Amino acid sequence: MTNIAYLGLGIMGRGMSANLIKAGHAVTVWNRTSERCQPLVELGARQAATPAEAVAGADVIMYCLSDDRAVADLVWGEGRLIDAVSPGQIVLDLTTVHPDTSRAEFAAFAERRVEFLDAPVFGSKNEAANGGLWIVVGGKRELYDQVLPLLEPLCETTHYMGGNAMGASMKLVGNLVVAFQLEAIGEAMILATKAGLDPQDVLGVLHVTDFKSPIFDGVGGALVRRDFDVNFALKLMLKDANLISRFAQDLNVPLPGVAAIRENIKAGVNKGWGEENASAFIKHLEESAGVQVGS
Ligand code: NA7
Repeated sequence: MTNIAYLGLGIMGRGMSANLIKAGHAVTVWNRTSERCQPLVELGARQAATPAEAVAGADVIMYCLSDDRAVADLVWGEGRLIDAVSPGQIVLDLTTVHPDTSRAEFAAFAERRVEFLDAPVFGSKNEAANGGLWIVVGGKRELYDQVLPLLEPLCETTHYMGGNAMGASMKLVGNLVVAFQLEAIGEAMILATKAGLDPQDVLGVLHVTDFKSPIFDGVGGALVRRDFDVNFALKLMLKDANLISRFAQDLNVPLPGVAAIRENIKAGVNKGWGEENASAFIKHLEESAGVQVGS
């Protein structure tokens, strides 16, 4: 049993912290909006009123917040986590952030003699709830080996990607592929609908071909049902598209496809669909095409 402080109980954090509790760890939770702690308390967590209270006495501290700004608020903002940690503690940031943020966290925690791993996760609501995430980790190899047993209840696989910020880098590379797959299934289903193909027949073909993808099955099916219930919010997809673009710009890598997809995502957010599922930006493409999939 490990004493774990888990900070941030959004869609991802609540699933992950529940799985840590079910695995028998002593979990203390904190969330900015405190009411969100209640379901975890019912599962056996201790609720802390502040991040400092949560991390006091913890062996391992994990957080999964919305974005770089939220991480900066937690680590360096009012009631700073950086002042609350103690030498020897291990911090894992599971948020999707820019690699520069991971580097800044690593350096700041190192000054406090606290170990740090960037450990963002692939998967969304269901995978977080079912312990089926895929975790990509950057930092010291021996530290990764040490925390592996803690990650096991959260995920299907873990992947050591290299030194600090390599987990964050891999996460952006993977999300680039996700962005293209969302765009691909959206454009494909709109074209198919306008051409008079039956959407279920189209999905049936996409399900078996040598270019099949769980995203095509999941998002394609949801699109036909007009189900945009949030698993992973469109506003966070825009955050990720912005991060990918910034990351590529830093490395002088042209990403013309991502730039086009980012505009579509931005249009979807500006149309008020930011709180819906990431796939909601496809509605913007539908409007331009004058057709709606599945209706
Ligand atoms: P959610 O469901 O939007 O949850 C975001 C969490 O981050 C939630 O606990 C928020 O607290 C918390 N948050 C946001 N801003 C802050 C600040 N400024 N300070 C402290 N806490 C904050 O996101 P997901 O769980 O879907 O995604 C989490 C990450 O995984 C993200 O990087 C994705 O890209 C992948 P709240 O409850 O609003 O008070």
